Amino acid sequence: MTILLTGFEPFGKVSDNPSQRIVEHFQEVSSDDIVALVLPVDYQLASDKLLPLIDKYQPDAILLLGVAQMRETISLERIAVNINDASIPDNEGNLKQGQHIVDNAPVGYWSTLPLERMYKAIKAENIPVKYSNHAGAYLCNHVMYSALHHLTQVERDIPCGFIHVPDVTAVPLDQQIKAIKLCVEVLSQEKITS
Ligand code: PCA
Repeated sequence: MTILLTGFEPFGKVSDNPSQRIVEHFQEVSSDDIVALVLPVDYQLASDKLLPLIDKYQPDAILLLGVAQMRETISLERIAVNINDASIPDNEGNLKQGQHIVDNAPVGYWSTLPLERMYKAIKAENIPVKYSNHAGAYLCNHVMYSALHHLTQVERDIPCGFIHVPDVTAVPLDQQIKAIKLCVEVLSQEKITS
C-alpha cells in the first residue's frame, strides 16, 4: 500500500504552513507506505512536481493537504473546479484570475476519497471536522484538480482528494496530525477491504 501525501510551503501571510508540518511529521516517522512531500506554492511547479510522482510511485491513494487559515475545522473537500482565480499571486508572483487550469477539460471533479468514513473517524476523536464543497480557486484547488484530471487521463481509479487544515490556533498541530493519521488508516482499510 502506497499513499502519496502532500502539503504546501508557506505563502502570502502564512509564514508557517501546518500542512508542511504534517508532511514533515510523516517524513520523520518514515513508513514504507507513505511518500510525503511538500509542494511549492507555484501553479506550474506544483503540478510539474506532483504529476510525475503519481506516475513514478503509482500510489494506491493520494491525500493532498493545505491550510485554509480562516477556517476553524479540518475540511474534507468534495469538489475541485477547473479555475485558477485568486486575489494573491503564487510565490513566484504569478497572479491568476478567471483562467482555466486545463483548457477543454471538465468543469470539475468530485473527490474520490472515502470522505464519509474519514469524517466519522475524525469526529469520533472529537477533532473539529466539516465537509467543504470546494477548495477555493488558488493552489489547493489547483493541485486537487490537476491530480484528479491526471488520474482520469491515465485511467487510474484510485482514491484522491484534498483536505484543508485550519490554523493551529483553531486546531492544534498534534490534533491535525492525528486527524490525518486517521484518514491514512481509513485509506489503508479501504485497500484491505477492496
Ligand atoms: N493553502 C492555499 C495554498 C497553499 C496552502 O497551504 C490554498 O488554500 O489554496
